[in-house]
Amino acid sequence: MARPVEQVKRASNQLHAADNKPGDISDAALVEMYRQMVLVRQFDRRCVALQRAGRIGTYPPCEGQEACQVGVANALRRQDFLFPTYRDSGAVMLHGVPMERLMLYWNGRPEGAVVPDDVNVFPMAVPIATQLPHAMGAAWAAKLRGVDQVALGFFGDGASSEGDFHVAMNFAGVFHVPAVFFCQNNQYAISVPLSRQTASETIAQKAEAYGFEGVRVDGCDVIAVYRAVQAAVEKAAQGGGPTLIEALTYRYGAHTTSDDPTKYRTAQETDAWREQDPIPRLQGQLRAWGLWDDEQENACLTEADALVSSAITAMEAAPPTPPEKLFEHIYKEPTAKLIRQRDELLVMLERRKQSEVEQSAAARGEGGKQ
Ligand SMILES: Cc1ncc(C[n+]2csc(CCOP(=O)(O)OP(=O)(O)O)c2C)c(N)n1
Ligand SMILES: [Mg+2]
Repeated sequence: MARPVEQVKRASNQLHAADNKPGDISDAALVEMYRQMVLVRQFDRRCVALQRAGRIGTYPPCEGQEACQVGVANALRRQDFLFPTYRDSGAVMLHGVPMERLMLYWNGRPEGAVVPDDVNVFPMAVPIATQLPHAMGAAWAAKLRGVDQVALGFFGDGASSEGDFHVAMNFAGVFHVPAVFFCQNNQYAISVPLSRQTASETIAQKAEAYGFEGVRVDGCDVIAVYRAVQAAVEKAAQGGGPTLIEALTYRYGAHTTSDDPTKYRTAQETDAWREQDPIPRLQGQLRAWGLWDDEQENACLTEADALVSSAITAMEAAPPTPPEKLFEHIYKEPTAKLIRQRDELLVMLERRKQSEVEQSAAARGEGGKQ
């Protein structure tokens, strides 16, 4: 049975001071998870700054949710499928999508949406919950084909009110598929608080209605998330069926760069969740276990900064996308209407180019149209 929120919060507070070093995770793996959380946070903050400077489009920050992003990505095996939402840039990059490609995606570039062939990451779903039936379908396909692959679908607390969520849960339970449904319960769906989202005590308990296990973890504790997802993946791979994991977390920033959270949340509430910040928390533990010091911290920040900066440089150096690209990949064979529209666009662009050439020639006093 799922634990009530209060109990999870108390447990997480105690972790700060008195948690024992886990015996089942290597020192190197613990340090790596910390480095990854730092990298994800830097990526996230730089994306917000880039949007403010008009250098990328709308961006949905995941600051505060790094333990979920990193815990999930580390528990998945390379062959497992990830079905992310717009909030999951961290897990997307850690499961194999190059950071530069992700930057291009947030820059609105079609090249950014192309996932490398050997990376099992699906497109970030913007329509709420649509990725869950997809994840369920991929898991079902793996089962039918007898392939050792698990599909993990991320979703938010708000998504649990969508029909697609219930469709996916029902199918997954009936067909006993190797799927993990990972809810980042960050307490809000844009401005709608959890209390207006569901009358259930927990989101995890919804799994019971569909005949499989639902568990709740502290989503600010990367070790807890990693363990829960690893257990669910292992169970699914061994034919044990799906699991719903509800991770209690919080987004510190806005819903997206076009939202103002001060309209619907108090500073006290946000500050209280800041005390659970997954990054200082693991850092404190690593220091207590003798695995981290100031020198390593500085090197880690510098390294993350360099990685993000070089992805930004590569994104901005990428040649502009030709506008006619817009018409590719809509259908395998383009329709006559699309071809006509593409040709009209090409003619219009050519005319514009011509008139720009003439205008600049005129400005230089070289004649041009009278
Ligand atoms: C089908 C659909 N309905 C509405 C929206 C508008 N919308 C965008 S984000 C969002 C809230 C989702 O909240 P949650 O599932 O908790 O995810 P979070 O943004 O907190 O990560 C809504 C309603 C949408 N994108 N798709
Ligand atoms: Mg939410």
